[in-house]
Amino acid sequence: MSVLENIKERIMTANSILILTHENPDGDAIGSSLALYNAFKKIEKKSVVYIPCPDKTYKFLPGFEDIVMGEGNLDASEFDLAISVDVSDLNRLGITLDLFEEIENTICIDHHITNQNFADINYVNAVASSTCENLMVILASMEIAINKEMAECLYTGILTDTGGFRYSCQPETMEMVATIMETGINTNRIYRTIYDVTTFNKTKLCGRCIDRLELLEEDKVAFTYMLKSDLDELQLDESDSDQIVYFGRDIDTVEVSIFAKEREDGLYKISMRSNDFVDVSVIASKFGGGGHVRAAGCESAMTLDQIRQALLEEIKKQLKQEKNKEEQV
Ligand SMILES: [Mn+2]
Repeated sequence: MSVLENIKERIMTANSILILTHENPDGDAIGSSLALYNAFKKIEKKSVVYIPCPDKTYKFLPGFEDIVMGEGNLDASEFDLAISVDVSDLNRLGITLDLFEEIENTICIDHHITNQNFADINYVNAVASSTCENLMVILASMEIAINKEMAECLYTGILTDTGGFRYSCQPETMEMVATIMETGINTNRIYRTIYDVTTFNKTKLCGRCIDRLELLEEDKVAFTYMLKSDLDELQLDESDSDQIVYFGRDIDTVEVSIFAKEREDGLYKISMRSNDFVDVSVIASKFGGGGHVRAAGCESAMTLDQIRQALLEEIKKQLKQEKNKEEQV
């Protein structure tokens, strides 16, 4: 039996299915969970989505209000099949891990190249842009036609995992998007809700941080900061500042953008982004942090002036290396 046939059989013979995804769920995690939930609703199969803390950005998705949140208090014995979506390894299940392990029958649907194949049946295609893209293959094999509810969830997953169709798109990705659009959903509204819509106070916070933005090292480094008082005065949370580091990064001359956020305990949380060659994970790790080549972070008990100075020293080394390389060419 092929993997797809096996998945179909396990789903069709299950009575009650638990759908789980990873911690800090993104659009693909929530989108693929709810796409499955809506598909099961369509074929009148009982299922529950359990996401302890789903991002409210996605509250417009059909079925979001049915998600079991918080502690959950679910009983594993009520389910005869568990499906994990967008989860690369068991630990990413967070507090839902125990439930997954207690359920006898498990399926994993994912697109991470690092996937550990931890379930009884694993459908992992790492070429796909998103778990939602892989889910469409499974739904097609089960002959479940995509309705509007499923389409909104699938579109959201593909949209967010490709950064608004900027990367990871295969020709197949766009073919699937075409199928999704044929249901007649309002893709324009979804895009706006996820990427464009903000609040007045968030916009004011951006204004404050942009006002403090300075360019250093021949305009190659952008630096700005946010104070505790900014969040208090504007009644915002730290998560409302997630996009601010990009204002610096997107300036034409800039290679590295630094954004320092003062926290409740007085420490600064520092986010860094780079464009072409500086490995910000190396810099972050010098200060006890970490991350990726183009996106990394760390914490510091230093003052703002000290932070700016210390980070700049490290960034300068990499800028100099790159300059030497250019001169040799
Ligand atoms: Mn994903």
